[in-house]
Amino acid sequence: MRNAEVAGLLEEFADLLEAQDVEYKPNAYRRAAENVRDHPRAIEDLADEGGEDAVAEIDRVGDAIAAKIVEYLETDEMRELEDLREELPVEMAALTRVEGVGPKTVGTLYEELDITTLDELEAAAEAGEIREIKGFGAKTEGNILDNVAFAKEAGQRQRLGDARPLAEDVIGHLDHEAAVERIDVAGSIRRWKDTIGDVDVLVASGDSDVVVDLFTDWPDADDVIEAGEQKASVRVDGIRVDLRVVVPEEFGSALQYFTGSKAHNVTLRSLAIDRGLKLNEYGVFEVSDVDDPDSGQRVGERLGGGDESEMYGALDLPVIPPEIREDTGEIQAALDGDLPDLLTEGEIRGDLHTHTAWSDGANTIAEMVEAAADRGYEYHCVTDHAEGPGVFGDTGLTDEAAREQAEEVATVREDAEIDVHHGLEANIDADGDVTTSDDVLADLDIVIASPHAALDQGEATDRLIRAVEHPHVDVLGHPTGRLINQRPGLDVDFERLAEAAAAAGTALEVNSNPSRLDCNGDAVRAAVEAGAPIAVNTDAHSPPELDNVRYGIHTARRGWAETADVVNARDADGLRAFLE
Ligand code: DGT
Ligand code: CA
Ligand code: CA
Ligand code: ZN
Repeated sequence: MRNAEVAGLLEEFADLLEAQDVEYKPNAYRRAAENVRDHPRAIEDLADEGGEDAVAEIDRVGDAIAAKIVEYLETDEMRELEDLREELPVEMAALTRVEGVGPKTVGTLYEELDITTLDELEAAAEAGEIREIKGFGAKTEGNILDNVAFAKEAGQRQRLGDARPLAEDVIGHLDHEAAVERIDVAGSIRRWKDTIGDVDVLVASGDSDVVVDLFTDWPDADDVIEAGEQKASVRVDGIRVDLRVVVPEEFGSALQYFTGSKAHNVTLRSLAIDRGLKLNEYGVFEVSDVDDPDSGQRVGERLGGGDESEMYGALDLPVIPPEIREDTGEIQAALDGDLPDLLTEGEIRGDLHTHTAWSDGANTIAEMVEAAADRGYEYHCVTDHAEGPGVFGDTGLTDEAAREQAEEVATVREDAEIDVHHGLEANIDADGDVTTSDDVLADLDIVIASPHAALDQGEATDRLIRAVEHPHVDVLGHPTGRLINQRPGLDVDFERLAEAAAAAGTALEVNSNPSRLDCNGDAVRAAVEAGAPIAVNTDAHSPPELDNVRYGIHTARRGWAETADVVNARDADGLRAFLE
C-alpha cells in the first residue's frame, strides 16, 4: 500500500508551506498525513473505488487535500507540490532531520546561503557562515554541527517497526504457495535489531524460478531492483527486500549464515575450524581428513544443514537465540551451558505505561482496561501524562485532575476482570527533579518518571540517577528520550544508571514504541548485569498500540533479559509486591 508514500508527500507539502511562513495550513496537512499513514486501508484502493469522496472520508482529510492525493495517484504528480519544490529546491526531509532545524530555518538557510543539502549545511557550518545570518549565532551553528552527522546516518536505515510488518507481509504473500516449502526472515530483522538496512527473506524450494517470479510479482513491490535464478530484490515503501531461494537440504545452513551477525558467524566458523569442521551457507562438513578444505564449498562428509539445530548441534551447542547473535559473549555462554533463559512473547502479564483520553490518548480508561483484559493480561496501569516540562499544551494532568482521575479509576476497577493500578507519567526536569508534587505522587499506585524536555542536554546520567532515586518513582520511562532516525536523545552511562536503579529498586523501561525502543538492547544488558529491574511497556495511546509489546520483548531479549528480570512478567501479586 502507498499510504506512507502519500503521507510523506503531504508532510513535505506542510514543511514547504511553513518555510514560507504560511499559517495554519501546514498543520492541516500534517494531521492529514498522520491519518493517511495510519489508515487501515490502502489509499490507492480507496481512490480507485470511490475517488476523492472516499479519500475525503479519512479523518482530517478535507476535499482539497483529497483532490491532491487523487491527482498524485492518477498522474504521479501533485502540481502544487511541484511548484513549491521549484520555489524552494531543498532536500527538506533530510535537512529537517537535523535536531533544531525546522522548515522555517531551512527556508532562511536557502535564502541566505543557498543551502539545499545536508552536505552543504555541514560545509557552511564548518566554514562559520551560519553564525553570520541574522537571528542565528555561534551556538546555533555549533548545534547544527553536532547534529548533522546523526541526520546523515538517519534515513539510511529503517525502523524495525516499519520493516518487520513488511517482512511479515512478504511471508504472507509467499507462504501458502505450493513451491514454497519453508520460509523465514533472516538478517538483522530476525535478530530484531532496532534499525534495519534491508529485509532478508529466505525460502526453501525445489523450484526457485517459480518463487522468484511470485516474489517479483508481489503487488506491494514498487520496483524490482534485480532478479536472478536464486535471488531477487525489490523495493517496497522505500525499503529494500532481498529474497534468497535455497534447496530444502540447505535451508538451515543458509538461515544460520544469513541471519548473521557477521561477527557471530566469524567466531562460530573459527570454532568449527578448531574442531576439524567446515561451516558455511551450504551446510556443516567434517573436513579433518580433507587435504584442502578450501578447495570447494561442499567438501568432506556432510553432517547437516537442513535445520539450524544441525549447524549448532555439530559444534555441540544449543541453538543460540537470533537476538543475541552479536558476538558479545553468547558463543562462550553456549559452550559453558550458560545461555540466558530469555523472556518470551506471551510472558508479559500487563502493561505498566499506558495513556487514555485524560491526557493525549484516544480512549477511555474502561476501554483501555478492557483491551488489556482481552489480551489476557492480569493487570493494567493507567499512567497519563502529568503536566510539566516537555508535555504539550494542556494535555498533562494537573494535581486536581489526577485526583479526579483516581475516582474514575476506582469506578472502573469495581467492574474490571483484572487488577487496575492508577499512576501518572511524571516529568523529569533538566536538573533531574520530578515536577509533580510529592503528596500527589504518594497517593498513586505507580509512578513512571520520564524525560520529555531538555533532551539535547548531552550527558545526563546524574540527572536520571536523581530520578530513579526519587522515593515515589517506580519506573524510569524511555530513559534517553531518543526518537529513532529523528533525535539522538540523552547520553547516558547505563552501567552507572543501572547500578543506581538496582540499589533503588526502580525499574528501567524498555519502551516498545517502534520510534523509541528505549532502553535499547545494550542498555538492557547493563541493567541485567547490574541486577536492575526491567519493565517492558508499550506507552500505548490506544488499544492497537498494545500490540507493540513484541518489539519491546525482543529488544529486551537483545539485552539478554531473563523472565525473572522483568517486573511485568510477574503475576499480579508479584507486581503488587514490586510497587509497594
Ligand atoms: P542490515 O541489513 O544492515 O541491517 O544487517 P544484516 O545483518 O541483515 O546484514 P545483510 O543484510 O548485509 O546480510 C545478512 C546476513 O548475511 C548478515 O547478517 C550475515 C550474512 N552475510 C552477508 N554477507 C556476508 C559476508 O560477506 N560475510 C559473512 N560472514 N556474512 C555475511
Ligand atoms: Ca539485512
Ligand atoms: Ca541483505
Ligand atoms: Zn507515555
